[in-house]
Parts: sequence; structure tokens; C-alpha cells
Amino acid sequence: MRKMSKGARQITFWWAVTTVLGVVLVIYAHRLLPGMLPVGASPLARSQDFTLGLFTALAVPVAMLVWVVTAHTIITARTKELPTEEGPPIHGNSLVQSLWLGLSSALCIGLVVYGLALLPDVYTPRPGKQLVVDVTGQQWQWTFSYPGYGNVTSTTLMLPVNQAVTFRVTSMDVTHSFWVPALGVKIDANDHEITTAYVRPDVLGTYTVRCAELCGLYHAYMQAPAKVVTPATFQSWVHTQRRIPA
Ligand SMILES: [Cu+2]
Repeated sequence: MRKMSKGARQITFWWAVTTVLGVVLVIYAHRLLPGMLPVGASPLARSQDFTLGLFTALAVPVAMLVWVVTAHTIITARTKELPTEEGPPIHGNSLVQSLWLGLSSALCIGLVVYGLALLPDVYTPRPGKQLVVDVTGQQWQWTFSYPGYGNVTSTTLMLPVNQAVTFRVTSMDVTHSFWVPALGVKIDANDHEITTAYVRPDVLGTYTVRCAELCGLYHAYMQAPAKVVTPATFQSWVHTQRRIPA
């Protein structure tokens, strides 16, 4: 192999340094920037966070190569005056070209296959007896009703921890999108149609239901609390709600 030029050595050095720094930043982003990603309160949400981190980490070396080459060119190939003649012609480097093409194709195809393999997870019910929650979006609020409990209806999404949940989602007007970032659940809410989503929350806490489809003036305020509680708390909540006539 030919000896690397000074420029190529400098680029390789800075590429390696910035890539390591970038990957470390991706791995520790959760701790450095708390709140950047939602809490992973279900296995589904944590798997999505991992996928997001993996894709970002694998994009780092590609982005750094482009930026380091750009920066290196700007710094080293500057002239004070306007050049009076054209620079020497550039010929292709077949090693660099085949590596670039081969590695980036392998990266893209690999990630597509990985993504497709994980996709059915989103559309598959979690094992076990399902708690069905009917979710209705309307301009501009969410309502949740529980057909297994005499259609108790609430504007707070209550879920018992470690319980398999089936959401049946619909809309009374325009298209909304039922999104619970902490649970990794996001599905369109369409008029005259029922879409389904599945989750098994496994971390107690209070999270937020949002609308993820621009649906009008108060879209940004179309939020509802989502509480993951103990089964006992859920049972007593359901019984209190049943005593209140709708
Ligand atoms: Cu909406």
C-alpha cells in the first residue's frame, strides 16, 4: 500500500478523535442532557431508545468523516489571493471509492434489515390477558374508556403496572395521533376507523399523552396525564370512577 500523505494522516487522526468523542456523547447523552429522551417506562420504549442510540452512533463516523474532510480542506487549501489558474486535475482513488461505497451500503442495508426485524414488535400484543382501553381523540382532548370495567371513562390514562394493554384508538373529528413517549406508543387516531397499539408498562410513574398530528389551533395543548400505578391503586380508582355517573 502507498504511504499516506500528510493530509490523509491528519484527516484520519481527527476523524478517529471526533468519532470516539461523538460515540461517547451518544452513549452518555441520557446522563449529560437529562430529559432529552423520554423515560423508558416499558420494554418497547427502551428498545426504541436503544435503536435510536444505535442508529445515531453508527451515523457518527460517517458525519465526522464529511465534517473533518470539509474542515481540513477549508483550513489547508486556502489561498490569500484569488488563484490565477486552475488547480491540478483530481483523479479518482479506487480504494477510497470502493471502501466508501461498500461500507456505506453495508451500513444502510444492515440497518434496514435490523429495523424491519424489530417492526412487528410494535404491532404484536404483549403476552397475557389484555386490558382494553378505548382511546378517543377529539379537538382538543383525549378520553379513555375501559370496556372491561363497565366503560368507565376518564381524561386521565390509568394503567396498572406489568399489565398487557391493548389500545383501540379512534377520533371523533380530524386525524390525531395517540402518543405516549414514555411508553413508546404512537398510533394514528382516525375518524371512522380503529387502530390498535400494544404495550406493557413496567415502571410506575406519571407520564404524558400527547397528540402527534397537527390537528388545529390547540394541537400543542392536546395533552393528558398517563399514570402507571399498582394493580391495587388501579382497582380502587376504577371502583371510585364507577360510582360517579358519567
Ligand atoms: Cu390532535
